[in-house]
Amino acid sequence: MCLTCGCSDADSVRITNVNHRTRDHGHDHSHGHDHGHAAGPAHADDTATRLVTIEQDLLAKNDDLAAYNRGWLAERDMAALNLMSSPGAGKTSLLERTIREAPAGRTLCVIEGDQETLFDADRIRATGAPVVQINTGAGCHLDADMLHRGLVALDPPEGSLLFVENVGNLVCPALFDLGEAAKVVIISVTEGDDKPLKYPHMFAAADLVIINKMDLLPYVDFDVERCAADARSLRPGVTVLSLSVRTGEGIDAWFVWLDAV
Ligand SMILES: Nc1nc2c(ncn2[C@@H]2O[C@H](COP(=O)(O)OP(=O)(O)OP(=O)(O)O)[C@@H](O)[C@H]2O)c(=O)[nH]1
Ligand SMILES: [Mg+2]
Repeated sequence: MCLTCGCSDADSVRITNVNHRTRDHGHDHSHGHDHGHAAGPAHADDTATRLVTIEQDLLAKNDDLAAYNRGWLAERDMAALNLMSSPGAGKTSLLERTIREAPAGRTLCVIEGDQETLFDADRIRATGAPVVQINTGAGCHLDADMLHRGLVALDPPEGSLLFVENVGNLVCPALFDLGEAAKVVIISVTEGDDKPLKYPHMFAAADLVIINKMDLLPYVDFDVERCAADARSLRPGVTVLSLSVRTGEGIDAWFVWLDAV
């Protein structure tokens, strides 16, 4: 997983509150949380065992900090949703439309995750919602430590609903609990209906699956029923909503689902 692909370099993470343009560079050790840098392999035979041990250690530490985040959010009467998809499935577009059109109630705020740029945070800022951008550098996912630092930078109002847009990737983000109340997995019809079975860890973790870009269905080979059935085979009973962020078709069911979070 991520140690193998070399993306777990906490020192390259940058956190920017685009509302105030403040930046947190580098790693915060205030919670004694350390990603455990890979020990040099003393013997080639030991390398595989060491990697498995380090990976388990990394995920166990992440789970501890995710539990801390969960408590932090609960103390503030907040809930977080972790939005995951491949690049371009429509996460930011869904958030823009949700912030602009969801029935008034809780304050909505956002933490954006991308390797580089403030593009998505600037799009959210244009809606008026509080937003922080996390840039992961080489990293291909958000982890609980990054989210904690993002929360400190965001300083969200009590009782708000937090959307976390993870780095566009159907693989690594599935492994890292952030302390969220639910994982929302988005797939768009242009990606192909085989994605649940090809990326089973992501879909097995999903609390909600959204099939987006339904306005493009006439132009692509995508079997909505097959995709939904495969998603349910991996996560029995999971709710699957098909909608178009572009046209607004089906979006009300998303707002109803959100209301129950
Ligand atoms: N036709 C159509 N296009 C859509 C829809 N939703 C999003 N798009 C387009 O898809 C492209 C990618 O949308 P984004 O919202 O940026 O996707 P994302 O998942 O946030 O992408 P990353 O942050 O890069 O992972 C944009 O050009 C959107 O306008 C939709 O329902 N229908
Ligand atoms: Mg985005």
